[in-house]
Amino acid sequence: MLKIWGRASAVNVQKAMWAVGETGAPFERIDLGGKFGGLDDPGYVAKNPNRRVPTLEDDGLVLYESGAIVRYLAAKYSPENLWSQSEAERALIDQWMEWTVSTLYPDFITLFWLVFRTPIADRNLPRIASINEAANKSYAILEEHLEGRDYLVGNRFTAADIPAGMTLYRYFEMKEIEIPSLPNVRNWYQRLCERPAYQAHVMLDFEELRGRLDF
Ligand SMILES: N[C@@H](CCC(=O)N[C@@H](CS)C(=O)NCC(=O)O)C(=O)O
Repeated sequence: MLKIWGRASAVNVQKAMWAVGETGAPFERIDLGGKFGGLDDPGYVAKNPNRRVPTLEDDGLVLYESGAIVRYLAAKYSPENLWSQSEAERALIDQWMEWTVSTLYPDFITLFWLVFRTPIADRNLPRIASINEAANKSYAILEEHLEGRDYLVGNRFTAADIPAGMTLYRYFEMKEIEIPSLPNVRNWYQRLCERPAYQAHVMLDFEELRGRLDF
């Protein structure tokens, strides 16, 4: 059976688990990292020398990097739905996955740490404003792309929606930042919220992370 190591509250684990959930493949998730520790255990380091989560094991394959895990799961377990048999469509799926990791995600996660994970007294307001502005530029790109579209690629749910869609739950629900009006992104978010795999693996209460800089 497919195994994933990583605590459920880690966004990169959520990204991988959302993809697992979408495929419907049976899985076992083993808590690791954060308050569970274990990242430095030699057995784990042999699987993932980065000492980070998630790590996947399936059919003798050991794989880290959440984006690689999503692509593997999509190609193996959902070649026609999450993935695509069209080279052009696959390239577009890749484009959005790469864009998210290189452009949207760094600002999103920095914002989350500066705002939600930093105790109020220690928050750096000018830095928050500047990162929020940078993140908003990326969300504005999504807003424009989603005009007249339900999903990022091919007007159906694909792996392209997973990395960027994963950020939305915390972006919209942390309620600590000013968010521009993003009607297309909000409608896309509502569609994602209807997906059982998003509900099970992404829409998880993250209150335990408030003001917590220790992991
Ligand atoms: N590029 C890696 C990043 C992995 C990563 O930084 N994971 C974080 C959680 S989101 C982690 O392991 N943090 C340490 C911990 O959870 O204790 C990926 O996408 O898988």
